[in-house]
Amino acid sequence: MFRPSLRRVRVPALLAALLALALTVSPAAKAQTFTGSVNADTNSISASPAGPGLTFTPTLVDTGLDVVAGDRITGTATGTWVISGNDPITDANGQIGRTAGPWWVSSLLGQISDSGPYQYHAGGATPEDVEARTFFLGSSFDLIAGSTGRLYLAFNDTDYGNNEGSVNVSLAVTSATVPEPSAGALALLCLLPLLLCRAAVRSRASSR
Ligand SMILES: [Ca+2]
Repeated sequence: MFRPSLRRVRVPALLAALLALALTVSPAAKAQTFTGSVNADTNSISASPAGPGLTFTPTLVDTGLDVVAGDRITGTATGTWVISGNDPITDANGQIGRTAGPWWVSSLLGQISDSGPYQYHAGGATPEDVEARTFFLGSSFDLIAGSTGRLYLAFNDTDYGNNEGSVNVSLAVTSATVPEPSAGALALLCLLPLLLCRAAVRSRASSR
């Protein structure tokens, strides 16, 4: 009975099959993207009014992106804004050296929450509720998500109704999960024994 020997397998054919497998088993990770505006007044992290007569309550920007802890978040924010008429206008990095909560005043913040957005002075949220989910982004950012949930954006201030300006944000969330083998890779895995067998047969025949 004929039994193909691996020693007779044509090495180039085997290497080509393995190379094709390597190329198809590791597709590039896909990114979710968001582009939109964050307004200093309507997207303030604080729902405390700066004065009477305000007819709206701010809320955070819902990016529509659900992130998983370990995902990479990258992006930029362009534009300027200010927390009141008596304060300096800044970009999304805010007033460096002056804080509101743990972050610079007038800075762009991100928040990851699996139970809706959290703001100071809104919905019974405590400062700890807000700060456990929120982080600094600024005008250019590249960070790893520390938790899982919906990604929100906000302007950092202590009150709303006297703020002006907005920034345009463009960001991407890249998954940290290991991609599954593609259909092509799985098909090649199934064909590999057949390819090895055929190569061995041909090698044996040519050596006679
Ligand atoms: Ca303000």
